[in-house]
Amino acid sequence: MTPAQMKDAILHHLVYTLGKDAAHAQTYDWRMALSFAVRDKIVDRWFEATRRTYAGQHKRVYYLSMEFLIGRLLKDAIINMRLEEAAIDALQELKVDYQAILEDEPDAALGNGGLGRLAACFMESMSTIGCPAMGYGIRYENGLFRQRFENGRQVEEPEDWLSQRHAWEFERPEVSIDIGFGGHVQEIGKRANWYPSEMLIAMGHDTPIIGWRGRWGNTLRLWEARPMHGFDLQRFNRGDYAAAAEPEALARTLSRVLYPDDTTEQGKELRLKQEFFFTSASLRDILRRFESEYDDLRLLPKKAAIQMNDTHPAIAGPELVRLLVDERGIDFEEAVGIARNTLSYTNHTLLPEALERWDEGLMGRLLPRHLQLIFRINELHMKDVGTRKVTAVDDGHVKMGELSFIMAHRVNGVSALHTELMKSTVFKDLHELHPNRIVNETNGVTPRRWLLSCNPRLSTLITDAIGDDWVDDLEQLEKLEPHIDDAAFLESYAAAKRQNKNDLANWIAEKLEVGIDPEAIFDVQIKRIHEYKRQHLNLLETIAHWLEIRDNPNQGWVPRVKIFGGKAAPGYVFAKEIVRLTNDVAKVLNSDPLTSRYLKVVYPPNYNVSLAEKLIPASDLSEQISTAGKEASGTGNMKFALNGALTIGTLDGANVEIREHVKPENFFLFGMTADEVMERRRIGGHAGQAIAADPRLARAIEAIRAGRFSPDDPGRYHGIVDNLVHHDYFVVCSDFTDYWRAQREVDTAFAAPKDWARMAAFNTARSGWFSSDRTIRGYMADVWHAEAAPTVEDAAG
Ligand code: GL2
Repeated sequence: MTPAQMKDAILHHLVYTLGKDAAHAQTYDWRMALSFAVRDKIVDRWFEATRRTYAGQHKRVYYLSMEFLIGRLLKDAIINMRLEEAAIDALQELKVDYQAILEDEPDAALGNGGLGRLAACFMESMSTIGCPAMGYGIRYENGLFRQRFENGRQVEEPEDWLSQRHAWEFERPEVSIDIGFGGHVQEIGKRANWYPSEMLIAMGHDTPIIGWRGRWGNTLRLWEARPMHGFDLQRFNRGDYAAAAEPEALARTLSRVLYPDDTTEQGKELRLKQEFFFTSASLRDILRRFESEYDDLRLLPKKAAIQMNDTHPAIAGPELVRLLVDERGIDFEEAVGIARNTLSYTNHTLLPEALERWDEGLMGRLLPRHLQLIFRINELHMKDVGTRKVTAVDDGHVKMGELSFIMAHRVNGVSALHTELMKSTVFKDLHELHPNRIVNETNGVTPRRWLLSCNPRLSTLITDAIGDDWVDDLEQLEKLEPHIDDAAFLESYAAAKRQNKNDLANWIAEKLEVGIDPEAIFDVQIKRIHEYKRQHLNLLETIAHWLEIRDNPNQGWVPRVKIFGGKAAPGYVFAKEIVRLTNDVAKVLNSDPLTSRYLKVVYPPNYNVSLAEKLIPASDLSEQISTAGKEASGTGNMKFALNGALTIGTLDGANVEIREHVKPENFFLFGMTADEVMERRRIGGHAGQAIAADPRLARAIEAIRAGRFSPDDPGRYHGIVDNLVHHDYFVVCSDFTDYWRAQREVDTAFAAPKDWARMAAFNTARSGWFSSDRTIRGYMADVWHAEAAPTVEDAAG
């Protein structure tokens, strides 16, 4: 596409799709016009991929996920279609600011954190590889809440990303599936009829997901809940307007909100309804498509692989069995076999509070037939393995992890360490009974968004050095290794980082009115706020460091900016206190004339995908400091390493593999191992011992306790202090001393800029393995048994 053609396409959509004249068009109008111009090009590719999938009778992968944290889509689409030059030139002629258009797009925040973002990276990688696939999820009207700070406190506001027209989706009224809840079951022989008492409709919305070079496109189908019957005209005519609208409002509630929770269970009835709603709609859509092509249901596992992303879609097991037995007359045991060979399950966390369990009573009320089938599946499994030791139903609860395990032919963990811990802890018994079922697929990130698009300076430098094949095959980055000994290359590498840091410093000055020094270490911790992620360990070190600088302000300290980003689940009191403490610490430190040139704290509100795209390319140090054994993988850790930030981290999740790849000397390791953590916890008073042994730690805790960061309310953080001193389940105190040591090593290393640049460049060169393309290839080979289809030739660009 030439710039002139692009310009024509934009103007065409401006006039005929948006009904706007160029003279009066606002940023929004230009953004939509550009989006539609790009979308047109995508659609051709997308159709071609669909045609090929049907023609080649390829196996399809179905990725069922409660969350798809896709963020903005315009730049992604432009980059993957290689239309950037055409778009920039066309807009320049039209005198429209390209960057302003990109920034105008709201983030589609249909996810909480890593799990949702992983699903988004996977969608992009499956399209890049040409793996015929479809993502299925919920089209939340309000995505993850927007975070604002009021006097340092987190305030949540609804995210209304759909208040403007969404450029990327196609409404599919013809794909409307009725979903039932409640009611009763009538058994007739081996089958049953389920008569739900409540019905609503799931209507599909399709977003094309285009891969790199536009060679393949898959669909993300998100379900919207609609009422079965419109509003009640009788009531309306009687003047009872609110009651007339009630059925509609109730039905819509189902796709209204994303549960703002990360790794903790939300035991809400509405949540279970959401899970069944999208799982059932997706399965029936999958079966409808399958049956339009094949007439033997035993072929299902050969032609479809259905991935349950965590236990949220775990009802897929019983639902698929129900659809096969009750609606298609297949024998129960055979149905279980077909379902199991089609389904697989990814576990994303070992935190006990995050393993979903549903009360039998609730399950029986909402899904009476499913509960019956769960009992039968459980019995059958116990009979097959010849032991009653493991069970999916226990103590009046349905355990969704066990149910998923039993109904899947593969269960995967998301990093090597996490997979091993799965085998030895939560799924120990099941693993012994099914030793080949658990496999590992270490997470990855898409290099298109997380390097090519978010870090153009570094991308250009890499391409100049080794060509652009790395975008298709990220392990090519290893070819950078010989360049790392070239002083000129390293200088350019450092210069790119420095310019990214300047940009970020300017942005922070503008948005937060805090001046930061681009020469300082940009030390970044961005992720959900959670005790196990230990933002409070970072804060304690910050406070201890501040106090030490105050003791001796003229010593020539290595300047540092601590950057935090992240949301706390609205009901998670401790996490919200950490948010507030971070803001209070920032206030005190940033205005301290003695220390602020050496140490600042910034905490931009509303951390989301777009903010990550700004922060990561400008980071020097990546904080991955979770209690060992608690972070299943992490994916932010990979994005940082790829963009040349060094990690300070524990031996947790994928940190372990990152350290192996980038080499131990280019990674700041500290802290206890998962085994040591478990040992340490057995010692009574472990926190007290650690505090007594480290005066720096004692002083930092005392500063919080005495109200130095909350002089108006000295007791404000006594909850945090009490937790640290007396409980400290996450062994913050016991890891502090070693963390402090590692942070001082960071100071020393950063003071030698050439060596630092070398280490950073080495991180980039060795991060290729963490591409989600590699992860998806792993799933295709080990889990889905699916092959890539022949892709379309490169989009002309
Ligand atoms: C998570 C894990 O906590 C995180 O370590 C992992 O990287 C991602 C993706 O596998 O999954 N599990 C989870 O429930 N959430 C995660 O981010 N929300």
